[in-house]
Amino acid sequence: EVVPAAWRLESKQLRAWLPKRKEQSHKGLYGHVLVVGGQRGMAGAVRLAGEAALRSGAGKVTVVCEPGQEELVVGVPELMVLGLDTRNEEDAAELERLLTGVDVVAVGPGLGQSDWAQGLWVSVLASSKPMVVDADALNFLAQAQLKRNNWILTPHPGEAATLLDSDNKSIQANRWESAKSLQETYGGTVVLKGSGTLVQDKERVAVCTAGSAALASAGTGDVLTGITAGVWAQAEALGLSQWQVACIGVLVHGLAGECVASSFHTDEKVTRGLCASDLMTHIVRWMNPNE
Ligand code: NPW
Ligand code: AMP
Ligand code: MG
Repeated sequence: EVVPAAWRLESKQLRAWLPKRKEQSHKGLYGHVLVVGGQRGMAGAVRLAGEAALRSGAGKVTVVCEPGQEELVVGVPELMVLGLDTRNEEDAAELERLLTGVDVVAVGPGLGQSDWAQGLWVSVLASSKPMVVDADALNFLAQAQLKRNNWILTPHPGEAATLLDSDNKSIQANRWESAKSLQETYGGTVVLKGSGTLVQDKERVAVCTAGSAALASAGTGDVLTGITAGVWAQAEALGLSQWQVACIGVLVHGLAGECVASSFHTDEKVTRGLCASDLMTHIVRWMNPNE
């Protein structure tokens, strides 16, 4: 495999990219994120993504999930939550209004592949908003074979295999080439997850070695999606490029994972038993690297 010259992502970069907030500021400056997903049985995924977007400093976060699943999401009371089904005209109109008002959409966590899910995916796609595309939305994308600049795709190796009509093993054996070819096929910024996560756009690639096997647990990818969308919502206030947004998402996620792994007073970092929810307060720590 050809390994290109790559940026190595380190915590000191966060200090340059995430200056302190101005005293005179308000939530309106920090963007509104819409998280779309959470079918019956997987509402936890949108709750994790939504909370992670808040913890990364987004001004406001709204979650759209399957009708009937709202109760789990309102466990995080700062989140606004709506159960919508676009097969119903009123709901479709409400989603369209919502999409007009937000700055960034994160689509896919817990979305599933049902007709309900497909309806949401089609509406979100029609909006042309900046979009973090993850999980089940990547399966819809693989079917649609679209190319866009203003999205950040966050596949794990299994999803990357679907997107490239390949298999998990070949992706892992050729991670650099896979990231490049995902970017060439689908455009935008590609985050190829897993140990040594790659952040690839048209011009450059970065590698992140922060994080550990402790992150190999349910829901950690949904948290990454939320952080990335939350940072993107603040990109204008912070003067960040799309590629920087993706790099910050990956770094903050990996470093938060290391913090959790170090928080058990053992000699070594723990690698087993981390829960995705444990990451939340550590996201706050790394989103404020200059405090
Ligand atoms: P294997 O087994 O090695 O061949 P799926 P999912 C591969 C939601 N969730 N390195 C691996 O393949 C998500 O948001 C909801 C190598 C694995 O079997 C999605 O919507 C939760 N291979 C939905 O569930 C919490 C890797 O991919 C396969 C790899 C399905 O998402 C959980 C799994 O991929 C979950 O987030 C790596 N680093 N990582 C909730 N609480 O509501 C993955 N693979 O079938 O897409 O399953 O990722 O769990
Ligand atoms: P997902 O599979 O979508 O839940 O995403 C899992 C998240 O955990 C991704 O951000 C991965 O990069 C990260 N992760 C999983 N396993 C490891 C590992 N062994 N080392 C570093 N990061 C990992
Ligand atoms: Mg995932």
